[in-house]
Amino acid sequence: MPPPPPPSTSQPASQPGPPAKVALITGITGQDGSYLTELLLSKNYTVHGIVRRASNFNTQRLDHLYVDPHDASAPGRMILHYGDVTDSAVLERLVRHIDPHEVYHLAAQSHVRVSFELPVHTVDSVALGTFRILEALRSHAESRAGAHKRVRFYQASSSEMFGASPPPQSETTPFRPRSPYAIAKLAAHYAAINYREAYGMHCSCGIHFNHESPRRGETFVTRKITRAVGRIKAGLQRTLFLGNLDARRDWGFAGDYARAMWLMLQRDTPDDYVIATGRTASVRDFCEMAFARAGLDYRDFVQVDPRYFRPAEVDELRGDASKARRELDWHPTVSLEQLVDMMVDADIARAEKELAVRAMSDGRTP
Ligand code: NAP
Ligand code: F7E
Repeated sequence: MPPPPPPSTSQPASQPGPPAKVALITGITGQDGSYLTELLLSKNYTVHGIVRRASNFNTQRLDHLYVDPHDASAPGRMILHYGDVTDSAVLERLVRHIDPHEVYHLAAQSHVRVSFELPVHTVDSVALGTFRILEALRSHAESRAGAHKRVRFYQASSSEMFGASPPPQSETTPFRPRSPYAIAKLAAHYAAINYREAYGMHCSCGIHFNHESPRRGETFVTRKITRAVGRIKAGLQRTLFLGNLDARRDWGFAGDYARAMWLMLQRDTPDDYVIATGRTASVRDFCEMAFARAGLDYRDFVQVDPRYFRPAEVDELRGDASKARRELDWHPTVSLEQLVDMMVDADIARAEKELAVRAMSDGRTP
């Protein structure tokens, strides 16, 4: 794997002349940030991303997009900056310096179970973080005093906001949040709407249902399952401990959801959209499909550990994305079966690699 790009490193554009648009992404190192960056680079954007300082590299999901600054034939541009959504000063400085056309606000403590352990931190990054970036944009717009410079803002809202409201959930379904994460997202969601109504800012919210991929964080349930399938198949793990197997989610492919973000910001009128597949399945169903892909029976390997239960659960999510289909012409392109196969195959390949590395370090031929 090539070395991760150092923050604040830029790469030259492939074609002469300025690229079409400049985007700023908070949360660029996350699952969605990586798919969105790929999409925007393919459209010849210059992409600026905010990266948190960490003691280890945290840009692995972007490694394949890194381009040596000396390579003049490289496509697109990706420029990374140190920053944090808990730090207003750096957000204001970056917005002023970058002067973006589009801002995709994805940064968040995004784990629902963890939000019960870290409620104050979650509210700080998710809710206050959104106010901080919106304030930075408002000040910037005022200092520019030009409507044509109006930046377009995307807010990563979540189906968790629906919480206890029964399915199907659409833009008109009442919100009944069930976790500190969902409450923080609801505040962020209404902040974006409020800045749209109060200041005329171009803010759109994507109410995204669960979306997954081989790049999904390892502690979210789908990736936890597919990673375990790969490791069990390779003989590296024996048992998979999970929490509530009866919870039902509407799982789609993250690449499709990144495309929806971009489509929202291409519309002249900002609005809010549910993005979902319309199909729901249980965690148990997901286990059954994922283990079957590897020729295994999940009942031989999965055990329930109450440690993974949540203090309050969201029982069932199933989104109605008809508004997005109608107005954005957005459709999911990957079925649940294809998603499971894609994730399991990637994790089987990873586990085989891990096995080979272990064998080599033990002095054995893989
Ligand atoms: P993710 O993989 O957890 O990525 C979160 C990103 O936010 C990472 O880049 C993370 O940086 C960054 N971040 C966290 N705290 C930060 C802080 N204080 N300052 C700056 N950056 C910070 O999440 P995702 O799945 O890509 O989701 C993207 C967004 O969509 C999130 O806001 C999430 O809540 C929302 N969302 C996700 C889903 C879904 O199913 N994936 C559904 C609805 C909404 P590190 O890499 O350094 O940790
Ligand atoms: O849990 C159950 C768990 O952590 C899904 C985030 O991207 O999507 C995500 O939030 C379900 C829950 O995702 C385990 O109780 C069982 O019912 O994969 P998850 P989430 O909580 O739905 C929304 C839309 C977001 O916005 C969030 O940012 O699976 N479950 N056993 C488990 N979950 C986990 N994590 N681990 C288990 O062992």
